[in-house]
Amino acid sequence: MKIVALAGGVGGAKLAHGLAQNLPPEDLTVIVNTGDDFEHLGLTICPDLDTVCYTLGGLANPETGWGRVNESWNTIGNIEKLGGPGWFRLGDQDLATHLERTRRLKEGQSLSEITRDFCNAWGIKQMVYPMSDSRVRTMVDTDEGELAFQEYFVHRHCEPRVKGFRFDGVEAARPVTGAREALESADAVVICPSNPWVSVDPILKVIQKINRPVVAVSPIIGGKTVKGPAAKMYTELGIEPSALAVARHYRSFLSGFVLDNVDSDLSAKIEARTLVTHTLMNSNADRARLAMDVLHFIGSL
Ligand code: FO1
Repeated sequence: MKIVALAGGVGGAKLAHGLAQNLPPEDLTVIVNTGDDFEHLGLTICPDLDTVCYTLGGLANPETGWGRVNESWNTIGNIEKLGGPGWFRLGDQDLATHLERTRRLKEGQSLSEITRDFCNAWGIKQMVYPMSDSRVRTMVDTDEGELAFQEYFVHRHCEPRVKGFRFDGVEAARPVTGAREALESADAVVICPSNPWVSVDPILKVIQKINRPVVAVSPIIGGKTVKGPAAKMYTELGIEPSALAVARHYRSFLSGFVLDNVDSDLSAKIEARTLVTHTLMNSNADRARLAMDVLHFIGSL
């Protein structure tokens, strides 16, 4: 079964890893949000792309979900000592990724080519694509003005009240050829349990139209997010955070929706076919089992 997964950061990476454990590598393509990318310390940082690749490659920090396992922090510590910005924690191993990516981008290579080479180096057999090779930057409109995404998310700990989002550059952005071809030949597209507003919407805006069955997995369980500000964003935008709100977010193109056992009472209100299952991914086994449930569900649609 050929699957295209749309993924943001940590939650998306976990389900992508679960799918990777259940599918032959050539049957899984992951298209990753790059709206969170930013320029910092002179480097191009692609947090979601790196989180997905590190997770698929078994290199991710299991505590944070982002960054590298067995990381050291000498460089960022010394940058701070010199009075430089230390709020975005770049580990020593992780820095190699940003340095080498930035060098190659400056040489004129595309982000998708660089990502493919890095995946080969890390032993990742699945295809991982940035949502576009063009620059898209998520801007968060808040009660304190418009903030660049990482400024809002990491530097300001998601504290400012959200009023809306803008994806700078999205109108001109196109999916890369390989991602478009994978979307055309997929048996289904899986929207991973990533933030609908800032992780999945930018990808959907770049892709524009999906002609294959789409199944989404709710990132909201019992009205809360496992990680990140999705629930807080729903509340601040005047929508009660719930799996139902997520299903409504995607309602115009959804074939199936996966929600957690604790939200089973919402299932009847959802306009797509639903699968109610255990969606928390606390272990590798959880990831693999949820992915298997999702694949069986797709098979039943
Ligand atoms: N998230 C944090 O909350 N604090 C950090 O210092 C931080 C550093 C970081 C470094 C590299 C990387 O690839 C990701 C990093 N993240 C950090 C995570 C990341 O910014 C967010 O989780 C995503 O952008 C949201 O999907």
